[in-house]
Amino acid sequence: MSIPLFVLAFLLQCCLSLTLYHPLDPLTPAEINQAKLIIDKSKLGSLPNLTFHFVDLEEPDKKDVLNWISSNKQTRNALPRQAKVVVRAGGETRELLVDLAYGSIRSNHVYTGQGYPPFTFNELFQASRLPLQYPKFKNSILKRGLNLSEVSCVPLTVGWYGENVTKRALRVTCYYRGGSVNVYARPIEGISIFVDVDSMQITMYLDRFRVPLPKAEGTDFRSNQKTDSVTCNLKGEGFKIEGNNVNWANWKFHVGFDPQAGIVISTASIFDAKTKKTRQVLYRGHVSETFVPYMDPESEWYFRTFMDIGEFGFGRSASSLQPLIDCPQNAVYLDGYWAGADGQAQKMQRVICIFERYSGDIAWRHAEINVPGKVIRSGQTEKSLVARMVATVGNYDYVLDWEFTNSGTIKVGVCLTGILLMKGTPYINNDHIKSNVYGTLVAVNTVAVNHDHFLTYYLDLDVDGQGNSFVKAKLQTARVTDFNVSPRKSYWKVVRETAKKEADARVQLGSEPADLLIVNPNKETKLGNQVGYRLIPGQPVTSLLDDDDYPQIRAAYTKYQVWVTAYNKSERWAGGFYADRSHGDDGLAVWSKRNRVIENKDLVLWYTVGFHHIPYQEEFPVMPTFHGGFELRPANFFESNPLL
Ligand SMILES: *[C@@H]1O[C@H](CO)[C@@H](O)[C@H](O)[C@H]1NC(C)=O
Ligand SMILES: *[C@@H]1O[C@H](CO)[C@@H](O)[C@H](O)[C@H]1NC(C)=O
Ligand SMILES: *[C@@H]1O[C@H](CO)[C@@H](O)[C@H](O)[C@H]1NC(C)=O
Ligand SMILES: *[C@@H]1O[C@H](CO)[C@@H](O)[C@H](O)[C@H]1NC(C)=O
Ligand SMILES: [Cu+2]
Repeated sequence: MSIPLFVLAFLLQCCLSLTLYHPLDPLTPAEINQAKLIIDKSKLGSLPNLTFHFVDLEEPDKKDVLNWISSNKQTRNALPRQAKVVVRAGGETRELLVDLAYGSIRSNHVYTGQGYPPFTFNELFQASRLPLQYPKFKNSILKRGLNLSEVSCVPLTVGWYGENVTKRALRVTCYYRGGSVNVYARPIEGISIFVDVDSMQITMYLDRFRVPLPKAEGTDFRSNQKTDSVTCNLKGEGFKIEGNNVNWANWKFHVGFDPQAGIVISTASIFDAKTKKTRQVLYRGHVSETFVPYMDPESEWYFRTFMDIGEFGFGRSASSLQPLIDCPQNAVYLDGYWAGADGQAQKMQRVICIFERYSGDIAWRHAEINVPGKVIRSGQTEKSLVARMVATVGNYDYVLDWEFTNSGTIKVGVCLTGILLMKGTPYINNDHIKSNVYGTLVAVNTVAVNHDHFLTYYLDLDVDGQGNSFVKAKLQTARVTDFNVSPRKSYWKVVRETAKKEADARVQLGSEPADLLIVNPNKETKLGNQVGYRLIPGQPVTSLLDDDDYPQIRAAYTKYQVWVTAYNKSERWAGGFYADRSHGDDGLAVWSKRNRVIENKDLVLWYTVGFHHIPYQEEFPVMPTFHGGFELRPANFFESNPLL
């Protein structure tokens, strides 16, 4: 190629800066490939086994992004584009900062902490194929009277159980298709296969016992609902999308796709019709980690304590959306890109959809019968805009929704669907079960194992600016003392407590009634109330594992549903970026221990959507969606109902 890289990059930036560009735009395929080229051409290119585990935009500093947004549209220039890259080479993990404009590597250092970067799909694929060539495994399959061509193996991450030195490892578990497409429904129990990932070899193999293989009959989950193969809907109905910038009703936000987090909402602000001002609400929001521990402590199962974002990535697990099934007819779709193990950009079609929703619900209404001579009825229908993605991590499918309403509420939805993780068992009826099987018999010879799902959201709220505080408005029962004025004995009152430090902002929901608010102590309504946004939590679910249990040490942040930390650009992943085999020495729980001041500061709110999942028979062979989530709702943010 004869055109210097920086010229290409310059051309690219010029084009981007027209109308589409936003400083938080994900890396384009050209930028991903350019980063690869720069690294390949450097000294790193000659290191043995160079693999790309993470390639993402190095996000510009927040102040630069905010300045850019508020600057003059005609004269502003695109901010410099940089890529953050994590590679493995020669048995080491390296963090690189690549300057795309100058075609250079600005920093390059070896990561020496605990834990490993996410697996590449190559590694997962190769590991899953190893047993099929492994003589002992072939023999195990033969002894079970099964056909090797009908076996599918799945790579599972292994966690950490107190080992001083850990290597990159996977355990592979195998299933029998035998005429069914529901791979997870027919587990081949009793076999443990340990894989060393760096050498890509089976290092230990155990075949301890056999149980009957569950039947193929009744496991098919295919429906005959048709997807729409034609999707030429490029312009939103009722909203405007330019590049990654979305404008709908009074909302304006940026939607991005990140290899790690999946869908990311940035710089969301709302137009206040009364003050004629656009007001900031959410600087960035996305899922930052998930924790899915299974509750079977036996040797073939105990290690299944997944941290999907850090170990696999929700972005890289994004499923291509099926028009008319996953999103309605009026949806607009965005494609996603990430780097493969060789650093080359890979495309996934339709990873995000955006659509306007008419729910049939009531935004507000009232009927007034006390005005003499008439009945006044009025109201408005609820309308909202949804941005959605689906991450399919192995057996499970997570539907992640960001829903904006014109009353100023942001609803974050998490739906679980897909296939349960199942285990073969000799039992055919619950009445025969005498010992603990750690789950529910959902089909003959099939136990779906108990587990949790925790999805921890990173919510960098900037409510009307960056100086924010976290307030607990506690409801306390008060006693009536003056019986001359009231025959009542009690009532409740509101006691507002502003968290001073991070330790004051760890909340276990359900322990006491309280509204939780992020307020801007520097801004008041005309009536003198602090402007704010309120967190409306979902079910109060926190981890029930003991604090000294290894999976819990790694996911210590799941002991509280709510945390607030001081903003720090490098603190984004609740379980630490290097979650695979982590020892729990990075992440939200560790950062919060610093106990920084969080009053009138730039804050990050962390909220965990949790599910304790006892399986039920209706969830077999495929699980009807189960809904969870939370809301962020304006609280004295507007002077009055913004819908009028
Ligand atoms: C490179 O990869 C090969 C095959 O996976 C492996 O055998 C070898 O040990 C690796 N070398 C290093 C330095 O990691
Ligand atoms: C094993 O399965 C393969 C693929 O389904 C099939 O072609 C083959 O005939 C089977 N072999 C036996 C011995 O049943
Ligand atoms: C692991 O490290 C701890 C603390 O340094 C030490 O006490 C222990 O003996 C080590 N265990 C092994 C198996 O090396
Ligand atoms: C920001 O976070 C990183 C990672 O936790 C930490 O090393 C650094 O000290 C933090 N900076 C400040 C100013 O707290
Ligand atoms: Cu579940």
